[in-house]
Amino acid sequence: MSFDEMDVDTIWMDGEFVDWDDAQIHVLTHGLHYGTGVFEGARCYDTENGPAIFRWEEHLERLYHSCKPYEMEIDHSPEELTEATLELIRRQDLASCYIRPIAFYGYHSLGVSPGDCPTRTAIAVWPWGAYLGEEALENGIEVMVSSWRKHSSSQIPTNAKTTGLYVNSMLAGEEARRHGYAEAIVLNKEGHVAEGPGENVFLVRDGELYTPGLSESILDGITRDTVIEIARDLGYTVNDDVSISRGELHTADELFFTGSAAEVTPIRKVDNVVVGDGSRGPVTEEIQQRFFDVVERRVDDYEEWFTYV
Ligand code: PPE
Repeated sequence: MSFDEMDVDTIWMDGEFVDWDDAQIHVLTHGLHYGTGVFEGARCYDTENGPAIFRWEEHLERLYHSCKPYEMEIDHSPEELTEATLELIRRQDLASCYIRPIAFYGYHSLGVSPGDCPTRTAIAVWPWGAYLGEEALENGIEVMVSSWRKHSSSQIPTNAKTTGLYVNSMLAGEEARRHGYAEAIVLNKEGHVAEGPGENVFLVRDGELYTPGLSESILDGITRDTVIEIARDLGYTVNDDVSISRGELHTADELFFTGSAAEVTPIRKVDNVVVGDGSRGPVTEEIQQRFFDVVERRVDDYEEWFTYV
């Protein structure tokens, strides 16, 4: 759905609430030329106790951490960004939405060195349904292993959510879609499974869960962390520090993606090879159900994960 069709009108930019159409930047903005921005993606859910942002504190912390390798300083405190976000949701009367904070080197001079370019900061919120489609959550998606490899963490910090990183995600995702798949899985430089273009990946084998370790050049996903915790609380063994080979994707009992946008999305085929019985598997279904029960607060646990609007 395009922004034009959405009922949203306000963006927070550098300390002010501005009209949606006025949230503009100069074409010689450093971040546009060199990908020098960091961002977040979080969701506010319509919970039993009213709208609440899921794991906002962790998203904010990751935003500030992402700045570090780039020596970028956000001129606003975490409290100010929180207040701005809550106010955006209230003003636009949204029960649930996606939240996109971004900070980037702005307009002053060009050349790779950001020099005196100011750090600009903005937050937008908008309604965003199921990332890969409602049907995907139920029936799963078909993915292909991309011919593009992911940046190694020795080439670009993969644990920082940097705008520039996402050209690799775009290449992989569009390659997959050109071939008729919904999404890609990207291998790292060593040839191990890393993650999706905008998702972490989990594998189920003999009733246990496996997901690539943090040293596999992946983003330290907050949904990944959530799934690890809720799966362990359900009694599952979760192996979260492993290397996974491409072949293991094909022989897995079940596979699924996690992400703030993607939530918990089953994968039913990889490279045209049927995974398990080719539908959402029982473990995936249980974890997905639990995930939605948790984020919509149909269970009492995990209160500390919510920031109420
Ligand atoms: N890996 C990558 C590369 C990634 O971009 C995301 C989130 C994840 C893993 C999962 O992380 P987390 O959201 O903390 O569980 N991708 C964001 C951007 C998606 C987009 O299309 O834009 C997101 O899910 O918000």
